[in-house]
Amino acid sequence: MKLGAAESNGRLMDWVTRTAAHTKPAAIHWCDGSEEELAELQRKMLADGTLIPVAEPGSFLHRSDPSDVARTEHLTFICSKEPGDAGPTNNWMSPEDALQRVWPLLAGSMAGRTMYVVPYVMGPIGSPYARCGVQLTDSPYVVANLRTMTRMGRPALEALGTSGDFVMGVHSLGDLSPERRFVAHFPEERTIWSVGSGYGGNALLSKKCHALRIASAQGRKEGWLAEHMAIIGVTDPRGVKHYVAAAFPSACGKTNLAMLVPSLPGWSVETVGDDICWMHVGEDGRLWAINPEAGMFGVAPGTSMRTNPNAIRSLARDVIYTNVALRSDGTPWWEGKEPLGADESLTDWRGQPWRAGGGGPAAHPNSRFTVSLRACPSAGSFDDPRGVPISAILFGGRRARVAPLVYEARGWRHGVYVGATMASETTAAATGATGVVRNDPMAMLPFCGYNMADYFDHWLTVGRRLTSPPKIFHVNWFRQSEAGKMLWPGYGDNVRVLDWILRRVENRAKGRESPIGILPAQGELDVSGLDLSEATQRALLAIDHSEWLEETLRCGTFLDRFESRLPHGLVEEHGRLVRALTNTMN
Ligand code: SAT
Ligand code: MN
Repeated sequence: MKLGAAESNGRLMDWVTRTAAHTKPAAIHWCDGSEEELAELQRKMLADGTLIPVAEPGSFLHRSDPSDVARTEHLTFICSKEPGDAGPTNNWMSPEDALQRVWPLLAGSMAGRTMYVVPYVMGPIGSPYARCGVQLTDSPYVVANLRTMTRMGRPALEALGTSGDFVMGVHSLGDLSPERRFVAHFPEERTIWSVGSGYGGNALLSKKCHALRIASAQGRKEGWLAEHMAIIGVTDPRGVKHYVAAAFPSACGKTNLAMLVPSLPGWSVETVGDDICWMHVGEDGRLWAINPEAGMFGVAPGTSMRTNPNAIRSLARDVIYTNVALRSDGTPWWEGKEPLGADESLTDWRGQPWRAGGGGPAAHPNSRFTVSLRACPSAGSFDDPRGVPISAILFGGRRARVAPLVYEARGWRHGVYVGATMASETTAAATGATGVVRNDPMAMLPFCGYNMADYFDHWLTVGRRLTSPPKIFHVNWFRQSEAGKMLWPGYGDNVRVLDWILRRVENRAKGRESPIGILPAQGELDVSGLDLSEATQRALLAIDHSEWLEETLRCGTFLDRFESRLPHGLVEEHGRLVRALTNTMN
């Protein structure tokens, strides 16, 4: 394509030339984002088997290497000059070591392949909050995904112009070997090097690498927040609308919340974003949020007309599926989508014949769909350059025990403590054991590009600038009975919790005080029409003080890892909670 002003963008041109000299691609292609370009990419990928046709218009399946199906957190590094700037929860590598260990893996890594230059904008084009990036990649699958996930191509190159202010990402599939796989971030240079993986957050550098790790560090310098949050607009039966941002770890229901179809009459939910949220302090003293992305990279398993009808409707056409199964009629399938015919045989995510009961799932548990937000029937406001004002922030995890369905923090500082001490059971979104409870502050544990103690401090600082701060809540849709049964129906019924939250925001619900925060008072949660016994309702909101004390002391051990860098305000909140629990042991 014609490069226009970018031709005289020295930083961009130098870097593309230098990277090509090192990675030695057979050709360089500047992506314009056009339909023709996409059709050509698809044609090539169909020819070499990177894409497999799916019997739905414009949709394809990609099967990734079976050793490359999730983010690899142990191979993800923050390469700040000082180890203390990466902090105890990140893997740190010095920039010099990265130059010796990672850069050589890129030498000649694109030989025989095309290097695609993908300019992209994170956020609505023209928004003061939007930021530019350019990814160099030898994976056409990554290009096709970026085309859906970001505003990429010609408009992005025009937005960038001659500015040197953009995030530089180099990505190469290399030989896909886990031994030679690294995702290295240089927050000080706003640069990313990723080699050896073609999967999701390891390879679509705009997403976790740029919009969270690099952006979180940039946001700290510039006074804003880059968060792992869905953004929704919730309208109640009176027609009053509030925007809510919700941080849950990967594969814990952000996409389902983002597209929630309320079970209560008169309510509606609009989807602004399902994964990432950038928040700025507005001139009005409120917190304003944009979704930097333009598409969704959602978890397929468990997505059905019952659990998330808007997601299913979004998938009618133009979808890139990754690691799902195929039915014999060529349509995609995953666990929980729809029942199979008796004795029906499928092709599993590896391309092998599969039969029900035949061991292992047909779709990989972390299989995904990539689709434009525009395809989502509930999408709204995601293109508004001003963003949306946030009334409530939700922190939440997947907790079988301990955490009640919902509680409210007493104010911003306590809310930051609640976010900093949240924990969740691990999921298939990252390699490693699943179902293990780990602390995952603000759902950012794998995604914070700097020392998390400084990140908590940044949250406290942002809070001091807000004259109308959002209220902060903790939610847990996943609490179970002793017998292991889910206590809460979840999905569309989560609107009942949003109802209480928004009544608290508007001071229309009294709530009741407890050592951990404010809980719904008796009868305040609308459970009309639900088959929930009194005992179940009590169990959902129960707090066992000795169990909580144990949990709090465990969180204390986690916070101790930050040593003297931990903000004093959080130390105070922690002490206050321990005292409150000890004094009221039930
Ligand atoms: O693989 S991704 O990081 O893009 C998805 C996720 O883990 O949240
Ligand atoms: Mn995510």
